[in-house]
Amino acid sequence: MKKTILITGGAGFIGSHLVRLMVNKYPDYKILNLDTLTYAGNLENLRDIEGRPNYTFIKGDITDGAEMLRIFREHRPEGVIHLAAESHVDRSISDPLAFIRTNVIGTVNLLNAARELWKDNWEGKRFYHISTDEVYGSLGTTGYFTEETSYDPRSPYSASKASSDHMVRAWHHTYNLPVVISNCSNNYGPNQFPEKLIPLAINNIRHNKLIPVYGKGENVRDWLYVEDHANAIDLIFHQGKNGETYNIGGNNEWTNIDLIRKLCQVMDKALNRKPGESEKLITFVKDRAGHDKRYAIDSSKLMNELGWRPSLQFEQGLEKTVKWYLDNEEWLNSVITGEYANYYAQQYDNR
Ligand code: NAD
Ligand code: TDX
Repeated sequence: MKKTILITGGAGFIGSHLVRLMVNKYPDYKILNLDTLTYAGNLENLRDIEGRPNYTFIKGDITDGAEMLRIFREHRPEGVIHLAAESHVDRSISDPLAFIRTNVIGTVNLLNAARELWKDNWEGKRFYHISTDEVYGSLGTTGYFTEETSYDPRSPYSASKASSDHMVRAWHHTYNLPVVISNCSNNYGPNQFPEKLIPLAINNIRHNKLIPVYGKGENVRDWLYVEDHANAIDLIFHQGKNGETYNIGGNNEWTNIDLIRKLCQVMDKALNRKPGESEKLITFVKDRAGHDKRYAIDSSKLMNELGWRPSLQFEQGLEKTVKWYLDNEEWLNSVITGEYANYYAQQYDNR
């Protein structure tokens, strides 16, 4: 085994795609997946690789500092790729403290454990923190977020992610911890929990349920297929410069309403419905509090310095995503009961 890499949050949406990529691509690495399995963590996402000799799952909670230290001492990772987080903006509005605990304190616990393990020899070590474009705030109709854009987070979620980014940079400058950070735009694709816009709409359309669009649907997001994000993470982990930040985006901006209309067309085709049928389900509901207007990422640093390119056109990615959800109804059915049903009722009934 050449290297031991600890990936946190590997049972979640992006984490599971990254774990699969690393396990398949690097048979001589030991890939550890550390995850506490919240509502968003699902080992079904990794069924196909669970018996691989270079893969180990560790159940652990990053908010427990002593446990992190014990896990780091036992497994002695040389690299950490940190994705574990509370990730849904709407949940951060109703329960901000959970986001501070996991995203801020959890990140600090990992930084402390890595520092403790690596402090006598930084050689070949790397702490890679996965962050979001939301730390930069909200754009007007023009302009892009670059790596130099000042932080201006506006939701409890983005404030907790911004805070964790600051902690990572502080550990780099103060203790010399070798770090790298990337900030990515909205991801979509298979295995995304149906609290997020695209899988939520797919699930509702298949059940002929209303599709809740916040406000007038005019907010803009930049969408990237999840495997393209995982490829960028692999590239940055191996080739990114120590202490640097890289922005990752799809150069693919959509207003929410245009995106949902496009998705309805794809769903009509996939479900053999008459064109226009799914669109009738669109309903405008009360806006998200503090709803950021527009995100758009300039990824030229990553493209120019490391040669990264997104591989899929949005239409292709959307079709692949819809096909995956319709082919994996069992997965979807298993995550929309219990906790999700309560969450959905609390979030959307009487909205
Ligand atoms: P997700 O919610 O699907 O998965 C999060 C994972 O972290 C889950 O498996 C969960 O069980 C685990 N986790 C949560 N709390 C934990 C704890 N205390 N200890 C250990 N594990 C814990 O999230 P995602 O959408 O895959 O996002 C992954 C990362 O990428 C996050 O850091 C997020 O901020 C960032 N990000 C996400 C997007 C996006 O569009 N989804 C875009 C940019 C950045
Ligand atoms: O029911 C909905 N209706 C709706 O109009 C939901 C769930 C969302 N929306 C809107 C809000 C946003 O403008 O759609 C857009 C996308 O919403 P989300 O899927 O909740 O994503 P967003 O808030 O943009 O944040 C996402 O991208 C950055 C991820 O959830 C974050 O984890 C990531 O950091």
